[in-house]
Formats: sequence, structure tokens, C-alpha cells
Amino acid sequence: MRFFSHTPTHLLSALLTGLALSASVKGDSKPNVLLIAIDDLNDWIGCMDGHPQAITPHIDSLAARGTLFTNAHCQAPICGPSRASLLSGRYPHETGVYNQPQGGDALASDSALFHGKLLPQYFAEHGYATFGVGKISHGYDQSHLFHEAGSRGNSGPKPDGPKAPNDTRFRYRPNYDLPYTGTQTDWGASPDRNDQMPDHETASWIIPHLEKEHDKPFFMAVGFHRPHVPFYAPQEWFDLFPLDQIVLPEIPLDDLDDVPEIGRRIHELPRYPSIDWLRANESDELRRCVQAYLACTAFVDAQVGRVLSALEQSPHADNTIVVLFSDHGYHIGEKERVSKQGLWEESTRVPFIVTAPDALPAQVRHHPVGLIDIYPTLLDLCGLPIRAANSGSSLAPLIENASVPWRHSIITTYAKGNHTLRSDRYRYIRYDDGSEELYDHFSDPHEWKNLASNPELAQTLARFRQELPSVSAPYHRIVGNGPINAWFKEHYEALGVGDR
Ligand SMILES: [Ca+2]
Ligand SMILES: [Ca+2]
Repeated sequence: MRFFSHTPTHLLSALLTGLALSASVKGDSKPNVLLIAIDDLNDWIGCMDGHPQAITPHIDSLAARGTLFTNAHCQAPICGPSRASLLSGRYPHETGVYNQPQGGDALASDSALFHGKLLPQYFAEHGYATFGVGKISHGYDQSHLFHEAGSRGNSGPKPDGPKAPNDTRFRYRPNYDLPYTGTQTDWGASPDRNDQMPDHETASWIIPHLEKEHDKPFFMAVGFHRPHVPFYAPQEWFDLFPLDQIVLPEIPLDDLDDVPEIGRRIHELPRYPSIDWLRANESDELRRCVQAYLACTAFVDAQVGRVLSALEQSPHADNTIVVLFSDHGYHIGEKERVSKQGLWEESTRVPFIVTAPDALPAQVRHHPVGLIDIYPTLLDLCGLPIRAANSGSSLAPLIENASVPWRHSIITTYAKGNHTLRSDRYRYIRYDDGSEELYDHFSDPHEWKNLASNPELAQTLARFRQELPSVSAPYHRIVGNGPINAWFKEHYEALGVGDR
């Protein structure tokens, strides 16, 4: 199956640019797949220019070899539902998986929701050998997803013993102004060595599988935990970002003044540190937080580099599709929060890179795409049968031709009935109570000025309203034991919107 072979024009241009198409696919064998998932990575990577000090040479190098989607968005701004969506090919409003699932086997428990096999299982069904290690799903048992599964890993070892109150290397138990402590928000230089980090073990597990010959085409999924909290990484990564040189994000003092009440309330839980703390823009605390996120990102980039280097030196280098993505973004102070779980750009926008053996290198696409597109894209690129249940679209035509007709906007959903739609120019948000936000990225890339009440944009608003889903699936078993779900039940009901 040769993805680009039906396009003589593109084939010609590829040959003219010196792309070695003949080296890409061996005979009729199907291409392999290497899926690299990163947890909570926003656009603070070199090729996306989200922070001027980001150091991510390996991810940048991957982008230079493939197609970088600069306007890519998660379908849910939190781990579990985002991963359930991309692995099932279904939107959260179709499945009702809006928050962290409660565990169990996703297919056995929820096959009706997901309409059949999850992504790796579909590949297994069509002749692939499947391997998975690290964080791939969240809330569901992932051991059944692959023929061979390594450890899911975790956030890594915690620093030994309590630190002295004046030890500023770590920030234990920040000044929450809300009683939420479910995710430890801490940062600092720990552990001592890279090989003490579970992400290092994750890379080490997959590398020998990449290096050896396989009887079948393979589907390998590698999931890294960093830069998910706690922001721990060895000292060498912090040394790359001297504290006194850290560039802080801009945080206008009045940014939330034009956000609807429900917008502020639905987001109020996960912002973790106190508003006063965040507003002290020059404080060492925020500076250390930014430093630690950059350090963790540089660390995880190095682990990505180890995996990609193994692939490049393997027999599979020219016959493997690589997809790298983050499950959602992250605010580091913007909109008064250090967290995910928002419907704004920092929460929804993700790094998303696809390299295909026959595609041109160093391509950039600004079209609105989503992680929902991963499943149909990989089936298309590998020549597997189309799966009717997939709600996303194959990116293959868009990789091939930037002028192909494309969707107007991509949707992200946080809790039932709260949606945001992102087009090439605008972000539209509609909450469950009907409140709206509208931002023009051409003039306002930070989403500071809500234009939803601007009469000149009535037609723009009308178009977005038409693109909202007409129905939303009921909540699916979201009230689990975790603190986030408990909070959800208590506080979201208190908002008086939606039903359960
Ligand atoms: Ca995540
Ligand atoms: Ca604002």
C-alpha cells in the first residue's frame, strides 16, 4: 500500500526535491507505526514557539522530518477522556466519557460506547504485532490493549524526607486556596539520575523492540509521563534554564473580567495555586514553576530522542510512521491558573507531528485538526480498512495537499455541554448555560479580549453555534473515588447546569 502513489503530481514534486520514495516501503509490506504520547505537554517546544527558552531538539527534528500541525487540539482537556477519545476514535459528547474513567477493561466494560476495537486492537486484528509501554490510556487497564505490554510507569520517585522550610528547591503543598490536593503540584531537581525516572525505563523497554526484526508489521505505543506534575527531573535539566533568566508568561490582571460566571466557576477547581501567588508575576515561585516545566520538557525530549535514535538506526527506519502528540495542553499562569482542564488555547492546543515514509519533510499545516484524527489517519496511511465508527478525519489528504477542503473547526469538550470550537482564526466557547466567549487569534493570540457580544461578529457566532453538537451523551460513570470526580459531582451539580 503506497499512500502517495496515486498522486502523480506530488510524486513528481517529491522526486524533484530529492525525496527517496523508493527507499520507503519494502515490497508490499505494510508500514509500521510508532505512536509517542506525551503527558500534559503544551506548545512550549521549539518548533511551536510557545516559550522562547524551550529546549526540545529531538521533537523539533521529528517535525522537520514530517508534518507539524500547529492548530491541533485535544478533544478533552484532561488525561482520561482525551485518551479514551483518541483510542476509540469517538468524541466525548458521543461516548459520555467526560472525566476520568473508573478503571477496568475499556472494551469489555464500554464496548458499546466505543463501537468496537480501540486503536491498537484494530491493528492487531489486521495482522499487526502490537507493543505498548508507559502511559497510553488513563483510568482504564491498558494491559489488554497490546500483545506485549511493559510497565505503565508513574510520576517517579519522590524526594527523600521532608525539606527544610527554607529549602526553595522544592515546593511542597503549595498555597491552595481550594481544598483540592489530588495531584501533587510540586517541583524541584530530583531524582539524581535520569535512569531513576520511569520515563527513562519506558524508553529503555521499547528500544530493543524497535531494534529487532519482526515477522509482522508492528504497532508500538510509547507513553511518557513528563511534563505531568510533579515537575521533577534531575538537576542537569534545571541547569539548562538559569532561574534569573526565566521568561514568565504574560498574565493580565483583569483577564477573567470578561469571562462568563460559569466559565470562571467551572474552571475554579484545577487552578491549584492561589491567585495572589500567580499575580505576583515577579515572584520566585512562578519563576521556579516555569523553570521546572521547561526542565521536565527538556528531559522528556531527551527520552523521545533515545527512542527516535533507536528507530533511525534500526531496519525499520524507512518503513515506520511516527505520530507524536500530547494528550492536552497546560496553563502555566495564563488565565490565572497552573493546570489543564480549561477550554482556552493553553489547555486544548497540543503538539502533533506525523511522519509518513512517503510524505514530504518539513511541512506545516495550520488547519484545525484533533487527536480524534489519529485513528483514521493511521488506518489510511497503513492501508487498513476504513472503520465507520471513527468520527475524526484522515489527515493523509491534508498532509499530501494543503489546499484540500477541510473542516471549519475542531471541538474540545470539558464536562457535559461545555464546548469550544477552534477554527483557523477564532476560538468559540459555549458553556452549558448558554454563555459564550469568542476570541480572534489574528489580533488576540492570547485570548484576552472576549468578542462574543460584538455585533459585527454575529455571523461568525452563528456559524459556530451551528457546528455545536445537537445532542450530548449522558455522563458515563464519572463519579469515581478520585478527588477530581468527587469534586465534579459536588461542584458541578452546584452550578445548577446539565444533568447527570
Ligand atoms: Ca495528561
Ligand atoms: Ca479577558
